[in-house]
Amino acid sequence: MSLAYIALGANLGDPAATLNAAFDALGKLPESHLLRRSALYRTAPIGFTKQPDFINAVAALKTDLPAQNLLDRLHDIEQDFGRQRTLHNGPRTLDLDLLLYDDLQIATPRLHLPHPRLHLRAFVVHPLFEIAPELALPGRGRLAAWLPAVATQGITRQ
Ligand code: PH2
Ligand code: MG
Ligand code: MG
Repeated sequence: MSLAYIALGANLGDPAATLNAAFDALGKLPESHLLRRSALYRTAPIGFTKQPDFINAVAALKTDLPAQNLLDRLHDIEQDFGRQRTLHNGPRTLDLDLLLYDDLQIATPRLHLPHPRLHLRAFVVHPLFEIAPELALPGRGRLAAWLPAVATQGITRQ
């Protein structure tokens, strides 16, 4: 089986309830089981800042789905939660991003692994560190080494 890490984020509706339901949906994916889930974190919006705070979390998923197939399933779950793709980086009911898939390093128009900005975002680095403190990022060294780089970004464990 492969090991995938997935970022969960939401800032519309009831984000905490959405993330809890999304963890359940991840656990029900075929040929997969949910290995670990982080706590929920309240985080300041990065990028487009005039939007509500996010609730973010990270999941570790054991899976036999190939990476591209898993990505399609994540998009299906986003659709199930009523996501509308309108404003780029704008508010969303649910965002599921594939962060890592084993040690895979690929860059296609649809899928870039590791996720190209994951190590620069407190809303990913902190929950990921919580569930996998020893993790190494393919091409970027130890995850723990990136904690100082995100120290100024607002994040509170719920
Ligand atoms: N997602 C983005 C852009 N900015 N900021 C926070 N705090 N959390 C997110 O999940 C997030 C963001 C694009 O997907
Ligand atoms: Mg995202
Ligand atoms: Mg996304």
